Amino acid sequence: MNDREKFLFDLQGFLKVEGFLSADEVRAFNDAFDANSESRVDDPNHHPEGNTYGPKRRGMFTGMLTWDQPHCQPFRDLLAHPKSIPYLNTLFGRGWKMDHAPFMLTGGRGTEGLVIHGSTSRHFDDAQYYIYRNGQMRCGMIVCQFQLTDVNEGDGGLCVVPGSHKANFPATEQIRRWEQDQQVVYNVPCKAGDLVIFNEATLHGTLPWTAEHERRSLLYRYSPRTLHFAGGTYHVSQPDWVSELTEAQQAVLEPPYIYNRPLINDDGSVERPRRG
Ligand SMILES: O=C(O)CCC(=O)C(=O)O
Repeated sequence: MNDREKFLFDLQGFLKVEGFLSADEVRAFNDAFDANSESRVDDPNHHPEGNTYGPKRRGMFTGMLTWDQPHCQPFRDLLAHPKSIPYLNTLFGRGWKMDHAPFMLTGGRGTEGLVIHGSTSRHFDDAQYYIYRNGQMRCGMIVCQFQLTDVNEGDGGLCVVPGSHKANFPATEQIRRWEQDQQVVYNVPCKAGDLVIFNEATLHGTLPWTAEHERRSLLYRYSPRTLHFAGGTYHVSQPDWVSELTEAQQAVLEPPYIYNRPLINDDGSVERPRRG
């Protein structure tokens, strides 16, 4: 993570990394979703309040890590991608782990949004926080959102309130419902292959999708080695198929603990210190 990226993430609570995925990687993800289109469900996270309303339900895909080969492979490779490791090591320290299982958000024109949410800094939330101390940034849960189709200005989809990870007062209901002060809400424009990394403490949500083409946003959520945000997907022991993964990919699926935890170095190698 270079000096520019550190400045921007600290300032804004999010960072766009252009061209993170290659064209071949984007194609492999899109092919996998096309081949598994019957897996699409309505997103159960259904809170399209105020101006985030849209007439169509937001679609979602989950379970990609266990899809048949070859379509599970790009999702497995993304667990500890060589380009994402240095970002996550910088923002968490080594030992970070997957939080919720990955999912993809989708929908065409008229797809509903999601009310703006996020913990900010108005109180200390020990699962969703941002701290800078002694030259280091440290975060609670972080979302890596990989765009698999373009997001042009005004298309909708992911929005953030830049800087709100440091906000001391709650956003008003009108702001959260995108009914007032819309200028503080940024709909991050991206090309297919771009990555947006944001802190769960940063206010964020979804604006209704207005483009003709389909939204396809793939979300990987990570937490520091000490915590797990989401219930329901927590494994105390590793799933059977974990033996098919690399050492680094397996390390990412470990439950939260410190002592003897495998740590992924920036170069992708895994170190096994005898203590935390
Ligand atoms: O649509 C988005 O990218 C935001 C998703 C989100 O905030 C959520 O699913 O909790």
